[in-house]
Amino acid sequence: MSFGGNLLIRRLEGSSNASSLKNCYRFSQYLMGKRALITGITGQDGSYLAEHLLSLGYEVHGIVRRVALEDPEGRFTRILPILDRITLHPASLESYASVFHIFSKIQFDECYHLAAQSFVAESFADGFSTMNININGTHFMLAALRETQPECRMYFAGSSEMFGKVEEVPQRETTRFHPRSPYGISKVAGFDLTRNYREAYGMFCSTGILFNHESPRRGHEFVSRKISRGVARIKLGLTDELRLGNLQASRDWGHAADYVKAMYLMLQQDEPNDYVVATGETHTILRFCELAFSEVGLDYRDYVKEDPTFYRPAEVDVLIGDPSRARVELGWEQTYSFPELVSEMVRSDLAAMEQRSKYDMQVA
Ligand code: NAP
Ligand code: F7E
Repeated sequence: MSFGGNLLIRRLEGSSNASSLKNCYRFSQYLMGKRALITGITGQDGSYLAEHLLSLGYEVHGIVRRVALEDPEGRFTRILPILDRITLHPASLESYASVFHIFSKIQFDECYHLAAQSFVAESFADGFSTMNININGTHFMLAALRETQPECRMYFAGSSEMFGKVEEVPQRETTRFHPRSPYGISKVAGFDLTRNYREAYGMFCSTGILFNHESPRRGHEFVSRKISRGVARIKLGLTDELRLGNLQASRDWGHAADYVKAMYLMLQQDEPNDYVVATGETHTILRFCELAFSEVGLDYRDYVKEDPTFYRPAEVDVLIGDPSRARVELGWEQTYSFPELVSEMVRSDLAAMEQRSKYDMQVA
């Protein structure tokens, strides 16, 4: 059915009459069930969320950068299996006009705003572009929604990085923010913007304060994936060391497939609110290494080297969340344990690399 919807949308996009287009969308929406827009659909969370919403019968749309459309094999790796079931719109988070253009054409029930410069270390290297994308991008989304369809529900991807130098353990929705990076600061601004649109204009806007969540789809630069790929490379004899930064930092790590379900649940409530999503457990980077290496029968002490090159100018030492509100009000539960998460990531990277080396040997 959503494929039919996509065909309809493509046909209507040629039309110049915006209001008849909007009415047609409303009619197709009535026939087809809910329609959602995801920014950041090519990222880790966006891909899992798109799959989850499709499984619930949603018509799923995504915003992507125009350059990504020119390189689908390279830029759409996480959404390749669902490409024929979603509709993608080129837009830039740096341009209000491009975001407004989409909202003025298509009516959505729910909007999940996930796009961001999400790598904390990069935010120290280029704080200006992180602020620009993360703060202005969020403001553009909120302003365009208010202007065109204030009844559309919006989710904002907040982060445990907002707690930074933590003022309370564990961190909950009422814990004061003390961000420690340009990224954390940009997320606090996004959180305040989201709450302000809720309070000032009565819009249904909720923020998920999500603690670290990983998966085999995690970006390579994040420590969990750097470790799982490093372990696979060492196991296959491609390298003999893994250089990491602060090994004593501690994170509350969950699985992305579990966390996107909390995003969805937040937008199904009677009232908008903000929710911490976490496991309530914290583990050091060293413990992640220990489990990851032992998954393939190796001892991390033989391979891991601490390298100050990867230290950050200001570190968030320990994060541990209290997800009680999400559990009670949303009925949200995690399904993956920490050892299961680590094991899945290592096994996935090892299998992919083994397959690639077999292919290379056949080609050679
Ligand atoms: P991710 O894998 O890094 O994905 C980020 C997405 O944002 C990608 O689709 C990327 O598109 C898009 N994007 C980045 N800059 C953009 C720009 N200038 N214009 C348009 N799109 C842009 O991040 P994630 O792990 O899925 O996280 C999703 C959201 O949750 C982010 O806002 C992140 O800050 C937040 N968050 C993540 C975690 C976590 O542990 N994963 C925890 C708390 C909060 P391209 O593919 O074109 O680069
Ligand atoms: O670092 C330490 C590093 O880059 C985790 C993003 O999704 O979660 C993520 O941010 C910890 C830090 O994630 C290396 O110093 C040690 O203490 O995997 P990370 P992050 O900074 O926690 C939050 C919730 C978000 O919202 C963000 O978008 O690991 N660490 N050695 C290292 N980190 C990296 N990247 N590389 C290392 O070699």
